Parts: sequence; C-alpha cells; structure tokens
Amino acid sequence: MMEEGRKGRYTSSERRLQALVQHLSPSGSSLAGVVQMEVTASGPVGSVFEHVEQAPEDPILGVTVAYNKDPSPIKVNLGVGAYRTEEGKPVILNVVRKAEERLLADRSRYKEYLPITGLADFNKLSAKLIFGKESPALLEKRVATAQCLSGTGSLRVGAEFLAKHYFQRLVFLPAPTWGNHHKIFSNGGLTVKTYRYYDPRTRGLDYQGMVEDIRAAPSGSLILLHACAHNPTGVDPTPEQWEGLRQLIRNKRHLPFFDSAYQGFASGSLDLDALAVRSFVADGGELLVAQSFAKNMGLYGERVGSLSIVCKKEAIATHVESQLKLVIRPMYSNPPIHGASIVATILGDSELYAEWTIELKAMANRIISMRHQLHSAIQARGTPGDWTHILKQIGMFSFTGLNREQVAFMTKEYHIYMTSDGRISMAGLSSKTVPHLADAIHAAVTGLSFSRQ
Ligand code: PGU
Repeated sequence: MMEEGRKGRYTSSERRLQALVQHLSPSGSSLAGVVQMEVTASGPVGSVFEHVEQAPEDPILGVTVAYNKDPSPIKVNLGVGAYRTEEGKPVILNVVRKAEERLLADRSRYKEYLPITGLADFNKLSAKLIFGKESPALLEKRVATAQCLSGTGSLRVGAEFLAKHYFQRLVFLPAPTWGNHHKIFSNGGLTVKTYRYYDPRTRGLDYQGMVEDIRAAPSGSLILLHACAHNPTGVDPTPEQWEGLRQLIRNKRHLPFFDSAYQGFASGSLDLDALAVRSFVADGGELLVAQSFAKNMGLYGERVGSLSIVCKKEAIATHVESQLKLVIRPMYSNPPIHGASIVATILGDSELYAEWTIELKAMANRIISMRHQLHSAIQARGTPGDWTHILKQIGMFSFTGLNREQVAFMTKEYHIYMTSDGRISMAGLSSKTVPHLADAIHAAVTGLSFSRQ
C-alpha cells in the first residue's frame, strides 16, 4: 500500500530512474533519496552510461585504426592479414568480378531471406572444397554444414553448439593463436586452456610440448587446430607430425575443431592445404571445421564462411543441423546472400574455378617472393641474428621474433604498423616497402638509427 502511494507521486522519468537504481542496487538502501538527488525538473542528471569505461582497441584491427591516423607518407600497414598488390592496394579478384557480373545480369535472383543455415549450393560446394570431391563423409551424407558469418562467425556458432550439446566444455587452443580465438570460445560458453605450440628458441613447432599437453588434456577435450598456415607463427606440423597428432587425438577421444582460414594460402594448392583436415575425416571420426573465404577469395567484408560438423551417421548429421538452426536463429537469424552467391558461382563453374586457383596461386607466390626479398634485404644490411625463419614460415604472416619495444620503436621512428607480438603481414609488403622495413628491423635490432633514404 505504502509503495503504491509513493509510486503515485513520481513522474514517469523519476520512475524510470528508480527502476534503474533498483536494477543497479537491488538492496537499494535509501532509494527515494537517491532518486531525488539525481533528478531535476528537466530529467535525470548525467548519463546512465557514465560508468562505461573506454575499452582498448583490438590488438589486430586496432593497428589499422592507428595507421589511418598517421599522416606520414612513408607509413606501412603490416598489421591486419589482408592481401595487398605490389602497389599496396587491396584487390578484388577477377573471378569475383566475373561472378558478380553474372549475378547482376541474372534477373531471376532476389534478395529474399536465406534459410537459417544459408545458401544450400554454397554449403555443398564449401564442404566439397575442404573435404574433397570423393570424401566418404560427404558421399555418406553425414556432414552438417551451415553458412555463417565468415571464419569468426563459423567458430562462434560451433562454440555455442558445443557448449549446448557436447559433454566436455574444455577447449584447448595453441599457444600462441589468433587472439580472437580466446574470446570467441569463452563467449560461446566454453572454458579455454592452451597447449604448447611454438618454441621461440627454435622459432619452430614445439611438437614434444604439444603432444604432452594434448595427451594430458582430459579425455574428450576439444582441440582447436589451424588447418594450415598457423596464425600468427607461420609454423605448421609436418605430414608425419600431423599423423602423430591424429593418432593421439583419436586415442584420447578428443574432438578436433579445425580453423581453416587460409586454404590455398599456405602451399598455393587448395588440396594440399586441406590434407590435415582430410586425414582426420578419412579415419571415420568426428570433427568440426570452420571455413573462411575472406582471404582465399578476398571476400573479407562479405563475411562468407561455413561451419561443417562431420558426424558418424546421416541421421545424426540431420539432428545436428536442426540444432545449429536453434543456435543461429536468435543470433542473427540467417546469413547474408551476396558473398555466398559469389562463392557458389565460382566453385560451381569449372572455368571460374580454374581461374580462381590461378589467381590464388599468384597471391601465394607474391607472398613467398616477399619473404625472399625481405630476407635478402636483411642479409644485405648485415643485421645480427638468424633470419631464415622468414623464409621457412608458411602463409600470410611472419612471426619475426621482434619484441614489443622493437615493434614500438619501428612504429614511432619508421611508421611501420604491426601487431605488438612482432607479427608482420607479408601480404601487406611490396618490393617498394621491403627496403624501408629492412632498415627499420636493422635499426630496431642494432639500436642504431639507420639511414632512411
Ligand atoms: N581464423 C584465423 C586463424 C584468422 O587468422 C582469422 C582472421 C579468422 C579466423 C577470421 O577471419 P574472418 O574474417 O572472420 O573470416 N585473422 C586476420 C584478420 C583480422 C582479424 O583479426 O579478424 C588477422 O589479421 O589475424
């Protein structure tokens, strides 16, 4: 009764604020006093978001934010893993243009909502690309595939599906890994741990450590594996090591979750880069794969990718797919149509497909040539240390071994932008910028101020 009487004396904005205070402090000792202090005739004083703190920039995408603010004409962005031409420009593949022209000319196409799991043709072709035409899992129809929002969205949907339906909540990530993995899996409801992966002393794989940690993980753990071109290290297991890992993971009854963001970028061959995934499918066991078409088709902003879950039987895959829909529907309802239509057009047409593989190989080759040019330029300057890892590492990135201070120095003095862990995107480099980068590395390593001319 008394509450009702008081309620009647408040204006509607006072009541809204009262609700907020109640929400923030349910025990609300002197509610009426707080409300009276905070409200004037013109409404609440200050912002209800006053307590919201400034968040730090993203460690990878934030590098581009800083780069964009720098007015220097000599600046170079080697932060984000995005392909650039020799002129330092982003590129749209010719096959993508052709596919878009076809889509535009086809008047029978609409922009209706896609089904919750996306474009059916895209899903079939995407799964075929990673598993191979003759994949037993595909022939036996025991793969559930959903088009998702690029690699990130596919991982996130996979994480949430696992948190809901898999008995083990532990996911093991390589140390180090792409920074976003940690947040994707923990936000998806899983508990994140790491396994040893990279040995800074050898600048190679810590295979022994990796095996020990995966062996020690509780049976049934989720093991996140980079399908190829490990980010950020550029270090992949050899085929023999993959075989050892496969046996170990299967013996321990762990569940592998592959992140395939760089198919075609490691070796230049789509099939070779899928070998690790295919070896796990060939043994008949279950697994998940998140695919991205951001890098290999240059469709970064189209957000096109897929999640495939390989199951033991067709009926199980059907159930799994039905549950994927329940994860996706309240998250973003259904995926965008344009990027998936481009990919389906290219993958479904033998001529466009062949042209794509040539363009993809050209991108991979340009990156490899940047590795050679950078290595030679560092050698030519007599920079101390062994830099052969620049040649050996695979994929878009080079994990240079430069430390945080050296990176900060290179950004401040040479306007070279890269992630603070010393990772450089080789795809952002060109013949013109190699000497500048080599000068900066030399100066950072020797502590000398090298000529910038
Ligand atoms: N998985 C790995 C291993 C990646 O490196 C990336 C992108 C993704 C997934 C996600 O890519 P999608 O664009 O969602 O398909 N990593 C890049 C791009 C920038 C970023 O951090 O998103 C990078 O520079 O590490």
